[in-house]
Amino acid sequence: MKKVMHGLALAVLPLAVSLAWAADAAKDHKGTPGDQYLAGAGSGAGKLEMYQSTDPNAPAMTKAEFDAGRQIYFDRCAGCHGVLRKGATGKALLPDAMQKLGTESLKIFVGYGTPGGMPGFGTSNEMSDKDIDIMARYIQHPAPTPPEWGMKEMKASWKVLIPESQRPKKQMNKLNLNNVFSVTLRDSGELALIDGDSKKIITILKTGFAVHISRISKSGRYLYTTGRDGLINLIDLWMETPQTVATIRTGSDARSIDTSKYKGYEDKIAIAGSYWPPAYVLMDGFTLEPKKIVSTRGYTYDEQEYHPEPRVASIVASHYKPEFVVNVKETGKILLVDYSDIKNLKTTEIEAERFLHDGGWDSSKRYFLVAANMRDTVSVVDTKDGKLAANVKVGTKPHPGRGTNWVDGKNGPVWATGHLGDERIALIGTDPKKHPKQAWKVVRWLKNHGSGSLFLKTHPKSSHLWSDAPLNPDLETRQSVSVFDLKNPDKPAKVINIAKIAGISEARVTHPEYNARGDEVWLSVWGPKDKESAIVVMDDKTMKVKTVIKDPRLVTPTGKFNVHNTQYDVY
Ligand code: DHE
Repeated sequence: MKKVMHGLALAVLPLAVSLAWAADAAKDHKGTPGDQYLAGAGSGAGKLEMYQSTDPNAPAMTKAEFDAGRQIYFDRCAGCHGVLRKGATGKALLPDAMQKLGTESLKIFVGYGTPGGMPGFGTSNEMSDKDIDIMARYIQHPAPTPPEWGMKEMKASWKVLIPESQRPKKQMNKLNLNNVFSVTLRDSGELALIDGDSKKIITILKTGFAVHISRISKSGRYLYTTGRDGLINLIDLWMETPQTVATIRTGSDARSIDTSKYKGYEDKIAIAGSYWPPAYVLMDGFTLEPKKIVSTRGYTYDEQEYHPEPRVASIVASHYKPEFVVNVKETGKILLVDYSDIKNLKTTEIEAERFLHDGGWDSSKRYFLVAANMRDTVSVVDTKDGKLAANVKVGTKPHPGRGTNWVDGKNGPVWATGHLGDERIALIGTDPKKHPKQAWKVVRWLKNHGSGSLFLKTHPKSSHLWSDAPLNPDLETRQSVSVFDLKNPDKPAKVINIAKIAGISEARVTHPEYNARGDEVWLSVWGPKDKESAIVVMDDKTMKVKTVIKDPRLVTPTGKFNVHNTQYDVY
């Protein structure tokens, strides 16, 4: 039955069927890490003041219940169903359809989840019975809209803590900055800067809510990070102890940040993308002063239907032109934003594929490959010619992170992605000049130790590929990594349980990241917020453990960004 129900819209299910579906789903959704991922980590928009609905057809709610429902919705549901509940990767949850289903039926969906991938918030103990009852009533009301966030709000939130004139003129610490790692401490809203040579924590810095990624300026001096609440931190790595020198809130729900890398513009311009409001903002790279906000609301590339909240997913700075590559999720457009003249902003709008998410450069850094995960596609944009090079069909729900590059013995240069929805790794040929037959085709599949993969990595100095599977429902699988010998790609991968090495049982393992020399691989052992986590450093060549970094301050480590590799886009 599961298979039959999978594609059906929530709104058309009769109660008896929906009860059976939800009960069936309960068996599959017992609070796996995958559930948490699909549900998202919340946006911060729940804390904002919004109106309370008075729809007479929706069940009654007190103001306190409605406010609680709004908070839970933005924390747990908006990532998939959209801020306006018009659907994104998850289904639309609009009042008419929800009222038809009714409170009791909706309680079962929220509590037990669905086979389509929605987590069971009751079975995972993430919501109490009271929360589930509130949510079931809340989604029958019209969706409240979080406030817009314009220049006035951005400027009011902007703080320069240490002006440029008071910053050091040279590096004031003795750190080997090249080999510093910026580590996301997701659930404490902090970053750990770790010295890659000594493996010691240099400092812990407060950041935004459920902080997400770090990016490094072209010079390697400045580190930028964004919280999911849109709080950006600009960190100066030259200070005696690196610290935040400026902050700004660019929206209430955000995921991406980068800075200008083109010759003549090094470090000068920063860009941040938001899920809400759907927009990107260009800022002064040294102070975060906001300069220009551009909305991404508009029409889908294919059906040309208006979309009210096309979220900004990954952003990268072009090496070929003074441009940012901005990937707009719901409309499926890749924007090449020319930052050389912000007052007369020129943008090339490329039709790619819907649900663009994460991606990275090929080894020549001319082509950017981005996963359209709900379309099982990788879109390739040529940043030299400013055109779509190809849409490549891959496996189910590709999730590359930034992907990774090497030269395959048979097929020449390749870029690879793992998948959320199947256990394969797709290798795409990336050299249209010398290997035209292989270019923009899947030239080889590797077999990961399971589905639910998020990240994979090799390094120009290595012949190993490390791939995770943190969202796999099986504990052993999500705690392990596959290590492939790229000189013998047909040989099955060696599977190593990294959590076991760290002596931690309740955790998943994610995000392989190399050190600057390319001879160590760092892996996050990502435990629950109130339990132990660790970072395991493996010797790339021998595949043996070198160090286990444990510290009570390492709360939920996830992404790790080596300064040198991030600065030069080495992956
Ligand atoms: Fe991420 C990158 C969005 C959940 C860890 N994540 C990205 C990017 C986007 C994105 C758009 C690309 C940014 C760029 O390159 O500019 N992530 C989302 C979501 O919408 C999603 C699915 C749900 C949510 O509500 O946020 C989500 N992400 C997660 C997690 O749960 C992860 C695993 C743990 C965490 O720390 O939150 C996670 N995402 C990461 C990491 C990267 C990332 C580590 C950067 C990978 C890299 O190597 O560059």
